[in-house]
Amino acid sequence: MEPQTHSPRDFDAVVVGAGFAGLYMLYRLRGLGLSVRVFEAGSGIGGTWFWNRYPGARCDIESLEYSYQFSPELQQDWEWSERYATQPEILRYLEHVADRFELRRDIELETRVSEARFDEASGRWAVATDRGSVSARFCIMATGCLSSTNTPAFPGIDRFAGATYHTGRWPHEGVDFSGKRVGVIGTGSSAIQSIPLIAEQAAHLFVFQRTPNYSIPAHNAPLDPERVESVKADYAGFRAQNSQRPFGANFPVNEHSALQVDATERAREYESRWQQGGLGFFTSFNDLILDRAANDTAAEFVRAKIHSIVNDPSVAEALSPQQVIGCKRLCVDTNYYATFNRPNVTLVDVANAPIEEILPAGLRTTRASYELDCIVFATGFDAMTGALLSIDIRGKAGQTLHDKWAEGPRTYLGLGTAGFPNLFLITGPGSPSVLSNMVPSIEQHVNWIADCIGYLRAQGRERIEATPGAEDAWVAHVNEVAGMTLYPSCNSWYLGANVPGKPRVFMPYLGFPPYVEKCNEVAAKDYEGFALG
Ligand code: N01
Repeated sequence: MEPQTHSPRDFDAVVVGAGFAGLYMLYRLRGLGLSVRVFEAGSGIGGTWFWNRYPGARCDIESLEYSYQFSPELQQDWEWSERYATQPEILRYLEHVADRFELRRDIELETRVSEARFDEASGRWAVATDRGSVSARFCIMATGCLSSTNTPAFPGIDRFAGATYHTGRWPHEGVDFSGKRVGVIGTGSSAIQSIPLIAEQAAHLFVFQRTPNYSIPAHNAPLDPERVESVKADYAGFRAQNSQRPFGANFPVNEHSALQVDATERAREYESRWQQGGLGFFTSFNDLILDRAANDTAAEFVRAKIHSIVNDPSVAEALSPQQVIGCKRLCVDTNYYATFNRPNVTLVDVANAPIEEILPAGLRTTRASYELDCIVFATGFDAMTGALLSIDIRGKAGQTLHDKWAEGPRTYLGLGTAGFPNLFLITGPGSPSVLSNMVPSIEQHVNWIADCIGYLRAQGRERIEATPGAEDAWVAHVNEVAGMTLYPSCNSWYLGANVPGKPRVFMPYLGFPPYVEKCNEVAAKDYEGFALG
């Protein structure tokens, strides 16, 4: 590979985004001796954890594993305070990482990438931002799976006289809802975390629910020092064990089918997982996402819990999901269902009576009007493809990513896409990403990409690109695996179903351990399925 002989605006690599993925990518590329520039639209680093500052925002993977493992010293030194870290604590951690590894000097904040074009003659990417252009041999998208916010185009939205907020773009100074009539639209993870806290402040809270969600109690608490000590005594072993589990996270796996055991044993297992709290509920049995009858047993258990927590049986019924449990991402909460026992909280069904219009003083459904001082859009994201497609990315022969993905995203391993040489995606569609613990998935992708670039340099190569054949086979495989599960059975953001007009394609790949094995095999076979030039 030719040495860096270009102007100061020409780099070996450009990385888009300075969240968990972009920071570690920068660290690894620097370690290879590459010149790197990271562009970040936010005024600070942190990605998801910079933007999502709504009340109650915290991770729902345990802090001890929702963290980097690339530096054993960092892993030993950092002390998490709670089982599930809050957004401010995670952001402090990322700030610490940026300082500790002196990453900031290569990061340009408040710089939004608008275009990335591959120039065939030079084999370089021309990357345009709102503050000027650069070129780079490698263009690496660390843009996040859930970063492009989705706000439904409700008529009248611009005429609302009060304040509006999106959970994914929360004001840094916080919001005081005291004495206010607040409407929250949506009941996904962001809403489920924020509703109990908003309800404590607001004069009245209206929750506009289209689809109820299943939520498992977090049982969050300060971290037990003994547990921390035992994990830190063999952190590498803890990580290695988790990486072998289906979601790449410390969810204890039960090797039995829910239908293999009798009702008493089933109830005992669900109750024990419910008491344990968190997403490990979903690995209570090994077939919950594979078999509808098995899934029904878990769904019924949670519905019964909702009825036991919520005093008004009609509200409990309205909060009880009917879809497959886990089909939409399972939520983890603190006091969510109990919040509906408060006299200042009203659940409004907008499935049967949809929101028709935002009014200057509230909103109107097909059934009634509601007076509101503030509206919180907890309406989620244009997941997995939104951030990528918001950039005008053009590969060989000027082909746009937008056109290539018109029928849904097409990638090889979620790492690259045919026709776009030297463009890497971190946790792109077609990789486990959102169906796994994101941080280890990010590290696995970053390591793979850095090793790949190191290999190209060692071989004197300048270019790598997924072959159309390998990509077709991978897309078919991702679909085949999804087709064996119950995931396609509901309208989830995994399928793009939350964004009107988005192609309905199951985007993540289920199965962290086999995926990692496949990536390692591809690398070991000199990047099988990629063309090198
Ligand atoms: O978004 P969502 P989110 N009218 O898409 C509703 C991660 N995360 O920000 O289901 C009325 O889940 C929509 O209704 P429906 C996590 O992976 C993690 O909450 O489409 N309602 C739904 O209820 C999560 O899954 C944490 O019928 C409308 C809600 O808005 C992902 O981010 C915390 C509507 C959107 O829910 C996204 O979660 C937070 C309309 N027109 C997020 N349009 C952790 O704990 C949409 N809705 C780590």
